[in-house]
Amino acid sequence: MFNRIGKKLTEIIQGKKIDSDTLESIEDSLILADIHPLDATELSKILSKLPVDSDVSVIKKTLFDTMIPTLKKGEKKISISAQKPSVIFVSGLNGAGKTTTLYKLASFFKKQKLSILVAGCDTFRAGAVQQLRDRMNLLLIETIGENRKDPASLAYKALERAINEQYDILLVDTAGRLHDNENLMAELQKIQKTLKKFGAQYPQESWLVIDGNSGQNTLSQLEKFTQRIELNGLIITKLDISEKAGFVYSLLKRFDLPILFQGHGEKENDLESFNAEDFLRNLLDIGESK
Ligand SMILES: Nc1nc2c(ncn2[C@@H]2O[C@H](COP(=O)(O)OP(=O)(O)O)[C@@H](O)[C@H]2O)c(=O)[nH]1
Ligand SMILES: [Mg+2]
Repeated sequence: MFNRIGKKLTEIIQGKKIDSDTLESIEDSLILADIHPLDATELSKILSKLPVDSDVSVIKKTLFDTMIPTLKKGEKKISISAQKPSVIFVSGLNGAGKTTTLYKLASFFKKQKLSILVAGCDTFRAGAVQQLRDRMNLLLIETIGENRKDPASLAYKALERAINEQYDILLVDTAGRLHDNENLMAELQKIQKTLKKFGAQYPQESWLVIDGNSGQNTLSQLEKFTQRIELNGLIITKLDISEKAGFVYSLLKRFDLPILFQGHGEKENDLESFNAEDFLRNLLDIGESK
């Protein structure tokens, strides 16, 4: 779990005065949890104004109150456009959790009785389309896609069908390539451009899937993606195993994008909407009554 900061703070502060040494240790623990160093310094400055005999609960409450407005900015309930089909396009680095997240999303929408078609546009990695299809088969949802086919023409075919057959939702999976970003970006651009042949509104949703373990790297990753493709939301995965979730605070300070969902496991139902308060309580290890 990602409550490392909270546990660490308790260790650091127990019985100690909030002097410059303690503040330095606090700042280090924030950086260790992948809060950006500049943000950690800023938070530590705020803590330095507290009385020196403040206990850990005061420290945590001060951090909570300071950080919560930024995290709240990231909250947004998903609303699917009335116009059919809604195209949801996901992108992100290799292994971020795109395919798993699409499976969870498909299940989420299916429970709302929405009809779903899936385009497997990760035709690059051998077995990727099959991995997606196997998952969607469990939900009795059809996946269009074939290994080594051109992803943009696959996306075209899928959207054409989704329009003709009046599907509510088209989910588009894409390839992630860690060492080959330029190609990936060009390919993502091409798929988005191809979808727009059916209307400028497509894809209505374009979400970057971010591995909750990727920490500070996410900031530069996000910068690259926003420069090249249209994005209107984020999904953070693997929060069940991340110890670096502090980056979410730094990310929301710098980017004006909502977090539509968070993933906390590999199973169908391990997906929930992002709740700033729960997130921060978990990060700082604060119980219900803060
Ligand atoms: N613990 C955990 N594992 C996840 C989560 N989401 C995805 N994974 C795992 O991360 C790995 C990569 O996921 P995948 O969906 O194939 O990533 P993709 O390359 O972006 O499509 C797989 O082993 C998934 O089971 C999550 O929320 N929690
Ligand atoms: Mg995949």
